[in-house]
Formats: sequence, C-alpha cells, structure tokens
Amino acid sequence: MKCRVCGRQANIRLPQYNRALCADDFIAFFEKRVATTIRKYRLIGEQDKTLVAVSGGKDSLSLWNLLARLGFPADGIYIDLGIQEYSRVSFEKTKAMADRLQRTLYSFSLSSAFTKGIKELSRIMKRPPCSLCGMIKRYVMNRACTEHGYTVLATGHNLDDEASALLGNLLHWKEEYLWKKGVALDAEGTYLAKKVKPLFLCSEKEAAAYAVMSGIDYVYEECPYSAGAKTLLYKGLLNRAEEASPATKLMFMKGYLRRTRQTHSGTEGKGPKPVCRLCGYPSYGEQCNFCRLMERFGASGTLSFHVYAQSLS
Ligand code: Q46
Ligand code: ZN
Repeated sequence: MKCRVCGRQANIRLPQYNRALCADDFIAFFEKRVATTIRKYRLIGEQDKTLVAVSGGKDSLSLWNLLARLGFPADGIYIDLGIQEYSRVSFEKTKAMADRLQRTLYSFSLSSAFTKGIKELSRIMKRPPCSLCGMIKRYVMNRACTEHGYTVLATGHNLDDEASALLGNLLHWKEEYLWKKGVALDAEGTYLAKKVKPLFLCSEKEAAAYAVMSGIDYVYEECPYSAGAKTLLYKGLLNRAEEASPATKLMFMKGYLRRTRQTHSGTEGKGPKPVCRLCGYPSYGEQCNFCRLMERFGASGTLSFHVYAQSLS
C-alpha cells in the first residue's frame, strides 16, 4: 500500500476518501481538513481568543496541538473529576501538552470545590454521573471563558460522537435536541461564549492516528463512566454501515449540517433568557443547577481556577 501523495509506504488507509497516506502526508491532510472546517463554518476568527476543553484524551489533545499549528494558538481548561488514577493520569498528559505548546492551562477540581469527586456527588445528588458531569463542565467551561476574556470555547467532539448522538436522537425522535447538534453555537450576550467543534467531520480513528503520528501522549483508558450501552450500540451500527459503504458517517453529518443551515437558522429561542439570581448566568429556574450544587456543599459563589505553571522546555 503506497502513499497517494509521495509514493512511500503508507501508514493509514482512508477508504472514506479513497486513499492511503504516509504519516507526514496524513498529518498535512488532517490539518488541512480541520482548517477548511474552521474557515467554512467560521468557527474561529483572527480576533478570537480561544480556550480548548482538554480531557487528556486523543481528541482534545490533538485539537489543542493542531489549533496551534494552524495559527490559532489556544489556552486549555481541564476539569478534574476526582476519579483517582484516571484523573491523575489525564491531568499529567494535559500538562505535558501545555508544556509542549507553552500555553496556559486552567484547571478546576471538583474535590477542591465540593470536597467530593464525581462519583460521590452523583450518589448524593441522585443524578447519573454523566448528567451531573455534563452540567458542571458546561457551566465551568463557559464561566472560564467569560471570566478570562475568551471568545470561543473549542471542544474535541468528533464525527463518531456526533453521528451516534444524532442517530440516537433520530431513532427516539428527540425533536427538542434534533437540530441542536451543529458545528458551532453562537455566543449569546456576554454570558454564553461561542462553542465550536473543529473535529466535527473527523472520525475517531483519524483523531487517534493524528495523535499517534504527531507524538502526542494521550490517556488510552476511557472515563469509567463513558459511553453508555446505547452510544456503543449506535457507534457499532454506524461502523458496520461505514465498512460496507465508506463515507457513510461523513455523508450523514454533512447532510445534517446542510439541512440545519437551510431550515434551522439558529434564531429559534433567541431573546432574553431568565438568569440565576445568584450568579447571573442563564438558568431555567430562579437558581441555576450549578449554584444549587455550590450551596448544597457549602462552596462559595466564586469559582477558583488553578493555573498550571508550565515547565520551560
Ligand atoms: S467525563 Fe463526565 Fe464523560 Fe466521564 S463522567 Fe460521563 S460525561 S463519561 S465525556
Ligand atoms: Zn447560578
């Protein structure tokens, strides 16, 4: 198998693009595709100040690295969920990337803020770990952006994540979520930062290959609460469809993006939103879920972020 660009031995087969590539040409190909997504969907502009949500996994570390290479240097934010060894190793890998890029890394620790990790919090609050974790991450990351002057929050969601979530929403006709899975979510006022997913059209396999070929050391284990049975089922179904007919996932999500742009301009539901009486951030009730959690555990209303001091290489 030869590289389609240089003719040397290929390192990766990409049937969805009908080509095989060597490591160098794959890195160039992958970065070019992400750059095209950023430009086409106007994810990040020259004036933007970007914060990347980093978990220590292949997707977010690849994203952080490639944004720097594409000329969009970004800082990172890591949320320490207090899952013992998993959180410790993930944070180490994230700090190593901050060192490599010489960028600021903020972190927020659940154990410091609430004296408990996600497992205990979930038990006490009687809420599934992932639902609680999602709420905390959305809130903390958004606040990190608005309090530290970042205009864009970039996350490492990839094609497989997005396609499986969309398939799940379609199979169960969850119409309230169906058209909310775009590649970007615009900022709202000064309280909600713009959110973007530059890897939206890149598969899990491509993100892992990019990380390995770029010498990025990422955490191989998944979060112990990751991927419920249904997500795995949908990813498996889509992978079978992909094997039989390459580019199925890409066509599925490209078609989705075309339709959201044509029929759902993203203006629905805009307008003033109720805000939390304690923190002033958007909330469905008088008090937002995050402030309720803070109150429940006697935490103060200010969020303290730890800033990692990089070691100079
Ligand atoms: S980190 Fe959090 Fe995920 Fe772990 S607890 Fe669930 S939501 S699985 S992306
Ligand atoms: Zn609040």
